[in-house]
Amino acid sequence: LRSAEEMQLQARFDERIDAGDFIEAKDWMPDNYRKTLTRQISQHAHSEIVGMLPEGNWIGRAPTLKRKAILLAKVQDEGGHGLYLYAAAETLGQSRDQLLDGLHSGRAKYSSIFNYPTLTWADIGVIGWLVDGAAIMNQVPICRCSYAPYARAMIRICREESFHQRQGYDALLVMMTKGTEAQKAMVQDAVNRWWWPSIMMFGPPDDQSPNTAQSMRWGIKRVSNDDLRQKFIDATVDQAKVLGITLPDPDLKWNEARGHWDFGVIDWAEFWRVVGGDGPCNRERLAMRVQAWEDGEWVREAALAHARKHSPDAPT
Ligand code: FAQ
Repeated sequence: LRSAEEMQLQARFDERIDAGDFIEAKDWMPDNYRKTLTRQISQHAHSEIVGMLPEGNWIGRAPTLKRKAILLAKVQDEGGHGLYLYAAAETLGQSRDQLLDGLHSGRAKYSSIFNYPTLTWADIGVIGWLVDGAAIMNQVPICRCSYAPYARAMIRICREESFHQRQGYDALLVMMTKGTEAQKAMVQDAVNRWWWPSIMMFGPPDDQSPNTAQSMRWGIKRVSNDDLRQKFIDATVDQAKVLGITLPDPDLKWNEARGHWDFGVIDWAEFWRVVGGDGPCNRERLAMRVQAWEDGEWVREAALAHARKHSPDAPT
């Protein structure tokens, strides 16, 4: 049974959500709101950190110094995004160690997309164009999310993602307009492999998305999985035309009545297999993260020892 005081707090919270107010870390919030946000923000942070791995694979093999410098900066940005997001998640009460333990133990998810391999240099351009493109489509509405620390983190993240998307598109445009036939074929092959996984990033269809209704009610999600997916497809078709590549979906067709592009059936069995840990690179990605965590133990210990020397209040 809930106390009268708790019911009043709940009513006040609902009013603030309905009015479009932002909730700050120290404000009262229902336990499930806190839990959902901790889940989403920490999984978002894990995605950024795991997302460094597929592209990191190509830093040492970038074709020119310019492309290498750009890729280094991008991968470093993803690390930064992870850090802002862990900091935002920590304001909800769990420590960074607890959040990371969720990733390392396999309890917490991270985006399905980062379980696919980066086989050629064209994959790096396609990740920028399609994966960052999908990420921006999903993340711009989160800048207006009801939880203020998350919304604030997303503003800077979206600005950087938009640079990432353009650098990917630019790399592909150069290959498609100035490249050899083999380079053009490499771009098409990368698009064929990344297209379907990138439209799966938005999550399951709305009628199979257990969290959407409540998260929309709370203003955590502002647009549903299917609506974002449609917006992304609508925006991407013309970009593909400019690039001169074919999207690998024979059912992609403009629907005048809907004012949207129709698209083919998504292989949800593949999506759930990858989310469940059985994608092409799941084991490798998680093992890399666990190893990085273990290898970094001496750095964390040294940083704490240094902090304790300089501030008696530092955590022990
Ligand atoms: N992968 O009920 P819903 C990036 C899970 S961008 C894995 O619809 P929700 C940038 C979902 O967690 C990528 N799992 O869930 C970058 C839930 O399971 P749970 C990260 C997925 O939360 C670019 C279950 O399925 N972006 O990193 C996926 O309402 C390039 C049922 O689903 C974000 O995290 C998936 N694709 O909606 C970095 C954005 N989809 O947790 C490097 C913030 C769903 O109950 C290089 N997150 N699931 O055990 C969100 O907007 C939402 O959490 C969704 C899922 C839309 C991802």
